[in-house]
Amino acid sequence: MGQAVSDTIAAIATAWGEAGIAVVRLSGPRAMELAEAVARSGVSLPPPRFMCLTSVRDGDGQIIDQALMVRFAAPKSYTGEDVVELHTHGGSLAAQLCLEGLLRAGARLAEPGEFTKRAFLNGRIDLSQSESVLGIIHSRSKEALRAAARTLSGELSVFVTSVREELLALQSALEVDLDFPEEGLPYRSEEELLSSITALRQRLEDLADRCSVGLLLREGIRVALTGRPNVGKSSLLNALLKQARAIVTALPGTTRDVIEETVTYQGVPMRLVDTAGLRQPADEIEASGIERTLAELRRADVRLWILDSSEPLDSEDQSHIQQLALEDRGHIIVLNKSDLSGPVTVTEAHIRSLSPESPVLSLSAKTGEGLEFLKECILSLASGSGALDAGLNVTARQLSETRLALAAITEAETAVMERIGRDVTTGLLAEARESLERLLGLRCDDALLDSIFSRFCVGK
Ligand SMILES: Nc1nc2c(ncn2[C@@H]2O[C@H](COP(=O)(O)OP(=O)(O)OP(=O)(O)O)[C@@H](O)[C@H]2O)c(=O)[nH]1
Ligand SMILES: [Mg+2]
Repeated sequence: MGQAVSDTIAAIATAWGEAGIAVVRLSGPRAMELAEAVARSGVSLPPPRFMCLTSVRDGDGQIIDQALMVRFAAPKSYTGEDVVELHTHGGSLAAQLCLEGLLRAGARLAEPGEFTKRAFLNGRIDLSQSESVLGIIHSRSKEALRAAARTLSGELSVFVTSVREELLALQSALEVDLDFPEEGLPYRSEEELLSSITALRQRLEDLADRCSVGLLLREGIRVALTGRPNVGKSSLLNALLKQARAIVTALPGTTRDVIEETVTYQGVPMRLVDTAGLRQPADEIEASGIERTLAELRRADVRLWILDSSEPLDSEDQSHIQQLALEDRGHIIVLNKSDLSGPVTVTEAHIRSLSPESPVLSLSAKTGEGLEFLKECILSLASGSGALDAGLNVTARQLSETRLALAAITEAETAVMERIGRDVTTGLLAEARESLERLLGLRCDDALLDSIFSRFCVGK
């Protein structure tokens, strides 16, 4: 970090294709000089943040367009360097020729995300804010966009920084105590220490919930629709989508392959995955379909085990339900065909006697009864206690660092409770703090930066 950035980069910041305007962006120490090189000869750059009209020349010096030019003087710019933007007319060619002119004059074509990387290297934004810029670009729902905007405005960094500082204070106090025990400074009783660690653990839990919700808003919830053949998995998929997407027949074994479609519920994308019914396969095609079903069961965030409430529960159903409960991952037992007027063979009470903790609900894919409640259950299972409007946009990397920090602090809490020793506690607090520092980008190497910024588009 903090490496000298000496060259001047240029790129088209707007999307390719016909549009009203296109923006060509330049950043670096020679930004003003290079902009002047492609602008009308004799044009002088406007004061910072003011626009001026100029003609623009290509690499051969030919006038190709009229553009508005604006400059931002270092350090008050997106990247923290001198920045110039040329707003040419839209359509890709004028912007492309203008860019070529800049490259010919000595600019270098920016790599994906390089403007934002410079903003980070120059301390304009931290790593979590940089990643939220990507979140804003990739947002597909209003809620996801709001979560990204909250992170960009610094909510995540402020929260993480304050937890990190508390960890640091606690750790250094404990270290003083370890290094100078003869000073007789038991500055904290075990109870006091425990209550500080518990408070920190609760804050990190809150953070992890908010981050999980943010990730859900962006990535969506993967929901596997599984069960024996003919229970109505494909019918449920169609009902949730409100369209006849999957083939439905009265013949068991209709669905052979995995079918994936997305619906949005309260701004959260739900990726619904219809699968082949689980049974002893009748042929090779069905066998591969079943293998895919099992893979989906492992992969999904929420697994629905669907039953036909008019059919008796067989031993396979029982063992699948117990298995799902045992794995303790998000699952719901769905009793379908509640519209049938005949005797109900499987009841919610019946399932509860098998697996008391499993959420169970009755619905009808045919009439639509219970579908809203199903979506609500899926969402609350996946989002835990995190409120949707408090979600913070994070990447999988940031969420994993938050969870590592939470795991370390939870262990530290146990270590204090079990009086394992203050050196162990101190080590665990340090581990938690290091995770938060990686999240903030205070500890990161070039490989990490490259992997983060290469996911951006050129020009951002
Ligand atoms: N009455 C009633 N019938 C339903 C309902 N849901 C599905 N069915 C019927 O049950 C049969 C099987 O439906 P599918 O949706 O194909 O079942 P599936 O679980 O996808 O079956 P496979 O793909 O063979 O594993 C069809 O005849 C549907 O019309 C429901 O809620 N009520
Ligand atoms: Mg089917």
